[in-house]
Amino acid sequence: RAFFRPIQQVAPPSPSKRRTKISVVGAGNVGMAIAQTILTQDLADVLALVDAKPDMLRGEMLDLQHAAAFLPRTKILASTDYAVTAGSDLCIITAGARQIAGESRLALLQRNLAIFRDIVVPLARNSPDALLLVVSNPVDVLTYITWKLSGFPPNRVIGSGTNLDSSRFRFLLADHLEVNAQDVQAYMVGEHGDSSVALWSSISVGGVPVLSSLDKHQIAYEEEVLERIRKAVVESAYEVIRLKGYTSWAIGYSVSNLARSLLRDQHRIHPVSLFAKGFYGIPDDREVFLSLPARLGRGGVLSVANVHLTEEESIRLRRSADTLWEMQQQLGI
Ligand code: 6V0
Repeated sequence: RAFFRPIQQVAPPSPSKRRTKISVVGAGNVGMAIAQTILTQDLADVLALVDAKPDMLRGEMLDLQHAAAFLPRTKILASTDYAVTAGSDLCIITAGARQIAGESRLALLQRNLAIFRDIVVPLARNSPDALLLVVSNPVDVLTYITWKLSGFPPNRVIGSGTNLDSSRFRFLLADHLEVNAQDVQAYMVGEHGDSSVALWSSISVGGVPVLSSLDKHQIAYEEEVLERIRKAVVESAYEVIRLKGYTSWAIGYSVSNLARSLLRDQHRIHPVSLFAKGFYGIPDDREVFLSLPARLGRGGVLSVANVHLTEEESIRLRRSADTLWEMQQQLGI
């Protein structure tokens, strides 16, 4: 005897109510933090996980499925076979090799290039209309590699870039000013990591620009404080890794926040790694991805915000573009 009795005339699902599917490649610390935030924030109807380690992957899938009684309904799938990702709206890549002691950045990149060939080609084949969001490091070069390997238009290939650096920046500024981080606007742009550029003029609290509301001698003092905060942002990733071995929660929330803006067509502005040639004086022969504040929606990167950069900030941005371009030349891709 069936548990449910069917009712008459159940309307077929309308095509506009199609399901949202997100795939996460790499079920390590970062991939699983992203997966669990996607689930708790109800961002997907179907969540597919892919990793090269089948037992660990199945364990992670079961562990998440066992939380079903506490979560919005999401179908959770996992496989080492990319067929499981078919028809995704968004594919998030967090897989990557870990740096071996003494290994150069370039040698690590070569290994990640080989891994990305195994990942991006089948992902793009299975979800030709998807948005691709790269998280693995070095994120800017790997986003470029993903763009090249996928053959997708650049607006559909995004790196999480300095979105996380910017949220760390906002947290530290909020802490300094004793306000809620959600009321602090502040962007870090450029390369994710050590050479990211903090845009002082972008800092506002509750809509009030911080630097231009101060008089001259206060500005000198605040600039010193801000520079200390910028350095703390760069240091903070290393500190977390030194203390707990990896970072996961903040990148999990930061990537889910991007997923929401993209899939729910929010048109919100996020600093993310995007195809940057031609913007802010980056020459046309520099095919690089680095972070700039962008308007994100269902089509991916919809436009790039025109924020004011000082001469110094522009120079640093162009220098990063040169560094990334040279590294890409060495990779031969
Ligand atoms: P991890 O815990 O080692 O997870 C990596 C996962 O990738 C492992 O489960 C591997 O089995 C898997 N993997 C490796 N090769 C393949 C392959 N060919 N196919 C499928 N899966 C594979 O690392 P963790 O999760 O801590 O970090 C993942 C990546 O995120 C690293 O590159 C980090 O540097 C990067 N991060 C990027 C951040 C950002 O702001 N962009 C922030 C934090 C970490």
